[in-house]
Amino acid sequence: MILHNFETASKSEVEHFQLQHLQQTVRRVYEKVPFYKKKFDELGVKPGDIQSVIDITRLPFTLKKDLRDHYPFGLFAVPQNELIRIHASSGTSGKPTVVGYTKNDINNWAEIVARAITIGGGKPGEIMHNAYGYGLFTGGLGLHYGSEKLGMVTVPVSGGNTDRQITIIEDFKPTVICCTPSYLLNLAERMGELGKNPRETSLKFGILGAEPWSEEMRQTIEDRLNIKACDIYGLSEVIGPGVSMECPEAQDGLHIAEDHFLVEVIDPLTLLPVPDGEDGELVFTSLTKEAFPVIRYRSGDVASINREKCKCGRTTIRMSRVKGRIDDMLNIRGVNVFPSQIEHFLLHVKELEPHYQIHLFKKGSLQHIELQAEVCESLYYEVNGDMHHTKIDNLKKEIQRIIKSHCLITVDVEILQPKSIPRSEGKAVRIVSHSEVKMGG
Ligand code: DLL
Repeated sequence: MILHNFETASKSEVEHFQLQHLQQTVRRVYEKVPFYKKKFDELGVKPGDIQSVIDITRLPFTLKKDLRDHYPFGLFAVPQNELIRIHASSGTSGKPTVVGYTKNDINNWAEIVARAITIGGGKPGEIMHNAYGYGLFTGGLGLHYGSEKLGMVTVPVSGGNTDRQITIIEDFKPTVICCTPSYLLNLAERMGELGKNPRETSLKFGILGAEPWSEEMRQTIEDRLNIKACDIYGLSEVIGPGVSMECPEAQDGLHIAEDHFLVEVIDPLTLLPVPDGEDGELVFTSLTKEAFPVIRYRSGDVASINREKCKCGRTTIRMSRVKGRIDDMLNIRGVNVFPSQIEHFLLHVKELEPHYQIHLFKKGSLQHIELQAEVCESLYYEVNGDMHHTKIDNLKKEIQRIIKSHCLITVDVEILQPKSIPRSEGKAVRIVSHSEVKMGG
């Protein structure tokens, strides 16, 4: 069941709906998932104690570690014969996290994503090019089911095989493309190499997410492809893509599907709520999920929330774009910086391409950064296809100065030839950690 007018509903209507579903979810996990029963009992809290939405703060948090500890199916709230789908995260650090869906979960998710695509500019009957990876990753199938539910003609291209994607875009004439922002830049770059103008495709809207990206990256994408690029957010533990979606009218925060997910923002150290508008860790509680409900799941993602009505007319609570994951926050001699903050400044440097990597080295107990950035083709060829040392040295110094003055950290800068940083087909790798010390750096 969903709240049909959720996009314009009053706060009290939304809260009433949320409370009913929160109570059901809490009862469900208490009765069906021993892990939650144990945690609730340890805190002395019973499902009947949840009398208002605010009472959620009495419940325990759930961590990614809890999912790993119960690998693969230990937190599922339904028997296997009620499941119809399983997804899993890639598990870069340790065991993957596995999530399950009942038929109702898949239907709700499709509805949530259909709404998200509508918010992002998709319309029934138009063509949607889906270049998110299909498979255990939730991006491909999540957007696929949502797009079909909306009635869009869905092209399940998946990731990779970029030249073929370009031909398909030319021939099928989609209006919407769904992929990571870094892959869309990659596609645009390849179109240029093939002598095609990326501004002249049929595309009008990009529904881009699954990785952090900055406002400057948006502007670069919109400019290179002549589209409106909007941010879609989600995480497999909570459902997958569609937890929130930005509208092209305002491009000012992502509308959270708050009839399905209750959001809190906490200080990751004190675990106390932070005021609206201030950055903190996003925490989600699912309200309608059957197979894999989550209670106060700590996403590890840093953002803020805003309860004001959006310019587009929707009254739903919005979250800011995600600055980054707490795990990816760099701590350089006591100063905390997210890669997306570095991206923000780097993309202002007109001599650079929007491709970069942050290489981390340890020097004793200290972290040290080498920022690798690509010089743009025009500067590269201006000096006869060779790196002009004085120009490159000046560029390095300029980047160091910008990062020092805005991010308050000292970085080494390596300027690379065009196209030397690996291009992504899905989530871009922005941080590369090295265990050894970089000599002479
Ligand atoms: O990335 C789901 C997704 C697919 C979202 C397609 C959007 C589009 P996971 O693989 O479980 O799920 O990774 C979730 O990716 O906790 C964030 O750290 C990051 N992430 C997802 N969307 C955004 C975004 C999918 N729009 C993790 N901005 C999350 C920044 C994002 N980070």
